[in-house]
Amino acid sequence: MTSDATAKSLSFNSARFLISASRLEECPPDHGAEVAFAGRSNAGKSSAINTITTNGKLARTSKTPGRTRLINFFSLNRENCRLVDLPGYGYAKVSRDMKDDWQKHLGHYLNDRRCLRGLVLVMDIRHPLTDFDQMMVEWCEHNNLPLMILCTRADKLKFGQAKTAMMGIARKLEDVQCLQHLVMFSATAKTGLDETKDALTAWLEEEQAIQ
Ligand SMILES: Nc1nc2c(ncn2[C@@H]2O[C@H](COP(=O)(O)OP(=O)(O)OP(=O)(O)O)[C@@H](O)[C@H]2O)c(=O)[nH]1
Ligand SMILES: [Mg+2]
Repeated sequence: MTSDATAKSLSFNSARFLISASRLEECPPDHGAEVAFAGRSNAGKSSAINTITTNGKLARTSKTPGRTRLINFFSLNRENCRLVDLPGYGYAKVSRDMKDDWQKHLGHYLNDRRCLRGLVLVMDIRHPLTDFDQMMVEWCEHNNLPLMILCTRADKLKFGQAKTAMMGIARKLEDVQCLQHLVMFSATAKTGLDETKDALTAWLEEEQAIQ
């Protein structure tokens, strides 16, 4: 571990909005370590980031799907450590051109971003593993990128139902090698928060240690 890494412990409360990018060239320099949050539109990506950072106003959330149209970067209290809120995929109510444009930029980010250390896939525990989710899982598997899945809105189910849903999801993913964490999550009830933060810290610090 570098002296810088030992000097300051990583704090998610320290997160600050850094920049919004609509294309790869606008992203911050590709140095350090980033973890990106992906998922279908309205899945709860921005809400998860706000809960993790204990800052309800950090990433904009909305009841209207498609709120996050840009790649939003948040800096942490460690140089070149960032959380990234990706635009939701599968949002139907935009023009075909705009949709193609997003998916192209999202694709560029995912394929080209060298500092990407892991992907957090956010999905509704009641509607898990959509075609898009499965595509993301396969993409991580193909690219050997560590994956964490947050099964969010667990507060919408009784605990027993949520447990059963988690077991079903785990069964479907049992052959996925890149899946490091499968977490029952709720942004409102803060379910799974500690496990999520521990996993993010490990991913972000691991890379700092290598540099
Ligand atoms: N009950 C409950 N509601 C949630 C939870 N997470 C998100 N929501 C709600 O779901 C809606 C969408 O959440 P967002 O965080 O904006 O979703 P997003 O994935 O960022 O959406 P886009 O930016 O449009 O892709 C908001 O009304 C949130 O308040 C959760 O864990 N529990
Ligand atoms: Mg959002």
